Amino acid sequence: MFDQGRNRKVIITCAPTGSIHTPSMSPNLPVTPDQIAEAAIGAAEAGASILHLHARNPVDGSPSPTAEDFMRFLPRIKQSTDAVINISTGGSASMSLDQRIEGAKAVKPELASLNMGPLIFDFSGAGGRVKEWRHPWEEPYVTSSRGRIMYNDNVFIERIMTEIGLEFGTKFEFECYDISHLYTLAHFAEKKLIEPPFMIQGVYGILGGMGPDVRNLAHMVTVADSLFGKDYHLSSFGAGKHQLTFCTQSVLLGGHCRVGMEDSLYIGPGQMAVSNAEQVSKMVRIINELGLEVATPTEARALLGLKGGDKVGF
Ligand code: KMH
Ligand code: ZN
Repeated sequence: MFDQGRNRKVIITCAPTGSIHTPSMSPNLPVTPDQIAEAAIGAAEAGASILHLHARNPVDGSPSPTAEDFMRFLPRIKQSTDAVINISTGGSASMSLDQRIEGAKAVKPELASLNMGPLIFDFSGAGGRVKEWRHPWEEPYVTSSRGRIMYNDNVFIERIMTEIGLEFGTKFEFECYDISHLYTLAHFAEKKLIEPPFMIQGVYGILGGMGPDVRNLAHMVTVADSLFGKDYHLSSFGAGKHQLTFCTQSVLLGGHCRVGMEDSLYIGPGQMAVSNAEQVSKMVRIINELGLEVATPTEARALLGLKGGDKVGF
């Protein structure tokens, strides 16, 4: 159930790099291990208590699933911040299922993302403003997303819950791009493969998922309340120019929010963000203006029932 109390703490997740945007889309997108580490640390210093991380190939900045590439920046982030590390199991729709879970299985994080259903994952529109591509992989990768499905069936979802959740005590950021994904989550809750509280991440504005209409967010709350009662925390984000609208609406409705250059390269209309920390800072200001406080990593751990930063494998 959404907590609209004035004393509640709002968790900001930052996803600094992801696998949608490519180096040619913004000079400020972190792509090298040093850049990803600096962006993550800067976001944590600005107020993010959770860092949702993807890895990239250090040579050309293409999405990478390997544990080796995650380990190029994870120890450094851990040394510099107490923020919760969340490892993506979505990776990129161009990776195999085994590849997508390689990083999380190797590093046993406190949190991992878990995508709750298959999805057309079309971000080909993000290439529209690029004048010159820096690397040969980028343009085909972006344009071919129009013909890709991010594959998540119940066998794969169950595998992640078992091989990562039950095995390592990792909890999940359940990525829900559709109301139907909440029902899939309820199915697994009933099977007792996962324990509450559930962190539900509502995603809006990806072509293939729910559109960027805030009434969809209101309906997510209604359905999540009916399925999970008090046993969940809702966080939300909107892709591209919709980022802050959905973050703010989520906070107003009693939830949490996610920012980061994984899903938006912007800080305002037509204005590129200079850093992930800039997006986090803007959200901190909005939350404070609403009379609310941002959760520290310790508070986020308590809210979500996480195992602790000393119990990870890196
Ligand atoms: N960038 C989001 C729309 C994951 O990493 O598991 C998708 C995402 C998936 O964050
Ligand atoms: Zn992600």
